[in-house]
Amino acid sequence: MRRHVTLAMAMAAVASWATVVGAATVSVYTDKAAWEAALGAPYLTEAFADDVLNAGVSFVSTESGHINPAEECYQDVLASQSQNEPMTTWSFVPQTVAYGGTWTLGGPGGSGNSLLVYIPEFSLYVGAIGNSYYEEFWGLVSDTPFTSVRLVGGSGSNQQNYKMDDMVYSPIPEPATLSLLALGAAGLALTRRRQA
Ligand SMILES: [Ca+2]
Ligand SMILES: [Ca+2]
Repeated sequence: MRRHVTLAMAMAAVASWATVVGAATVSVYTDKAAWEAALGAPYLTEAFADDVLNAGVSFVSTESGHINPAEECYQDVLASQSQNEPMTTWSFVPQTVAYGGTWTLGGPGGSGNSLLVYIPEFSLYVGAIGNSYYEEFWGLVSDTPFTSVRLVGGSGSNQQNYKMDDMVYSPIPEPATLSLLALGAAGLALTRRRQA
């Protein structure tokens, strides 16, 4: 499934002749292979195997969002009729052109809540991760780099948890290590061809 969200970002004109209108196009993918193909660039994965995040990755949670060491994932509550307003903002330095993860919303018995995804600097609501997700991929690719993604628990009558694992993102510019990995892979392929 693929969907476009286009946002026109009108920038303040400093003079009548200098009106600049930019546009960010963000596409949503529910299939990881399609996401990878659309991205067409190296990406990094935070698998939450420990409580140390990849360099340049950080989050702020308004509620109880945390890395679950036993299940090696990130988890937070979804909204409910209680006073909770769960929200997690993930930030990336350097900026990224893609974001995604493997999501589980609710367990057996189901969840009444979805999870809403925003790119705050574009003032853009990207879409909702459905309440039936169970270890399924949901991700986005943007033609314009961004520095943060905000996850907001959709409303519902019962408090629920969600889990996110294998969070993926694609730093721009590509870190040297990614380039070296790409070079290493190319070198390995070359070596294998020579050995063949
Ligand atoms: Ca994991
Ligand atoms: Ca880690």
